Amino acid sequence: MIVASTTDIGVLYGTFALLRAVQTQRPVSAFSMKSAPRVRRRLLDHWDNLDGTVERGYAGRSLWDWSRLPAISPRYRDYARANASIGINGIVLTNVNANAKVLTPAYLAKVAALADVFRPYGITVYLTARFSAPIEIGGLTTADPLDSRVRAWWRAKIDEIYGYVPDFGGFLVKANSEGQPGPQDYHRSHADGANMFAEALAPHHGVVMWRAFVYRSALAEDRVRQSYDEFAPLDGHFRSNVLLQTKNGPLDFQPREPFHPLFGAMPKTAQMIELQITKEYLGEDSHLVYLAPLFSEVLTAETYARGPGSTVGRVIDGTLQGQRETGMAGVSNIGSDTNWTGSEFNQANWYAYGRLAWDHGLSPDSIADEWVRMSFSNDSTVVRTIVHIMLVSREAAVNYMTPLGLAHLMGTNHHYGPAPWARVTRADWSPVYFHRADSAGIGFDRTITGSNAVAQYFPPVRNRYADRATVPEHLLLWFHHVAWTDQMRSGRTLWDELALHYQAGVDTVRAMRHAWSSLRGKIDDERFTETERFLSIQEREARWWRDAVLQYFATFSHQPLPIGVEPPAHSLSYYLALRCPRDEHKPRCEAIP
Ligand code: GCW
Repeated sequence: MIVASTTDIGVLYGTFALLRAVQTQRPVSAFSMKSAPRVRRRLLDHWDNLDGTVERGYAGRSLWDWSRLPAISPRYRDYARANASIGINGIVLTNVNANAKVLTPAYLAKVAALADVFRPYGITVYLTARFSAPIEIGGLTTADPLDSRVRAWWRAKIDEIYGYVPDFGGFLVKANSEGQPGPQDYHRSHADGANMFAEALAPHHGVVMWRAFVYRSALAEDRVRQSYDEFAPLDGHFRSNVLLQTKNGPLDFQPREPFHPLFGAMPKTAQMIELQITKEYLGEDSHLVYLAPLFSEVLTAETYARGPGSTVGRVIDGTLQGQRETGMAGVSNIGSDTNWTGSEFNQANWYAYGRLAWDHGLSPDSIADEWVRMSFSNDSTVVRTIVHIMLVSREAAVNYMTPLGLAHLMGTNHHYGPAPWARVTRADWSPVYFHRADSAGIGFDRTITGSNAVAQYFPPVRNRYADRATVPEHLLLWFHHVAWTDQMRSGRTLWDELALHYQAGVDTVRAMRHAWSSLRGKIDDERFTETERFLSIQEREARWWRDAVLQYFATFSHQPLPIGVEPPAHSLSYYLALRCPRDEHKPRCEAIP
């Protein structure tokens, strides 16, 4: 058996591939494989705060114990090894809602200690840069990116960081988004901001990953248009060591969104995709939702930027438009919990992300098969049963949360549980802003008669989405406002179709639960019982979603439930009363029977 590579780290990856073959019981005697990653920077983005909390983290506290660092916990090494085993080679340690303190010497010494642990595993450390850091920790009165003192401050700061971490990867920046400071505070463009960092990082071979997740007040406009409108005109204005980091869809990590129209629309810009591994809108820790189908759906989506074959994956890996800097980012779901991710099945999403970052063409079922064999058993019944549960789980969640192209019906702060009735001061955080239900129908008109966001896609995609006759039904209400009684392809009315999707979501979770129960005794009790408990929560909450959403929409549609949909267990006022307290980080609306 020979494991060979042109680099040390390649040998490590090769060894992990061999171990994977052994663990999944592939015939090792005939084993021969050759593999290279399709994107260069395969990153995990932690949204970890210096106070130990994790934004949208559901697996305990932050893994980084800043108060004890530079003392090293053995978990850091285990974490690095796990990441290396799936090809991840970069970690952004801190939240994009950034704290400038991480750039001070006391913290840089801690960052350096982590970098030393990660280095042998081929993992580079990156940090988030708070745009206003020159004011907050630098004593300047401005953070204007064209001000020479500001530029000098960042240059010196970056040189200082490289003194601590010689192979530092660079910065990830969230600017002028959701209250974060940025270049527009000084009437400068995103390119001005990004290029300031890029210029200072270039001598050290560092990069800046600049997030495209921006939106202004949405009172008049369509929030999903804004990132494209802001960034597409800047194509060609970014330095070569800037990567524009764009979320998979134009809204915000929903159970389903169309792909982001910026992919393919900026041929002169290196573009990374940002996927969310932590399940902010997908049931957080307790719902079993395997995300590879979601990730793969966007990576294989056809942008038509250069005709057929112009998939998002090929935009990202640089083969479509010739970018040399390439990368993918996954928002981490890892915390201090013993099982790392809050639930056993959330580990599968970490695994799947790494595998797809290595090769975006891998299939969700082959990744699930590998993961189940390595995590549970090679017994064929166990493998078949668990892989099946995983593969149906994402569509189940779409069905019981936001079917047919609906989006953002979740509770307004915590994003957990249904709240289609909710309005908050910031209009574009309100479910009512997104679903637009009225007595005539439901859905957001993004065609020429509405916001025309559909025009941001390349022509064949644009036309397909814009036309009621050709838009895929799973994106229907994303692009169209449709009458409750309009006929769907099935021949049913929209109302009936919607109700049956919600019911299908509940039915699928029931079937998942039933399938899981057949594994008793075939896997260890601890993980069997934990998953059984979570699936019972998931089934209960799928019903909660179905009942609350359908009852609320029935107040507009005045339609009865179709045959096959179970009548809601409670009145609408009951569900309204369950609204989770807005300021509670992670509600558990336990009142549901
Ligand atoms: O929608 C939002 C999340 C925020 C997150 C933001 C972002 C880090 O709810 O928690 O902030 O996306 O991606 O910047």
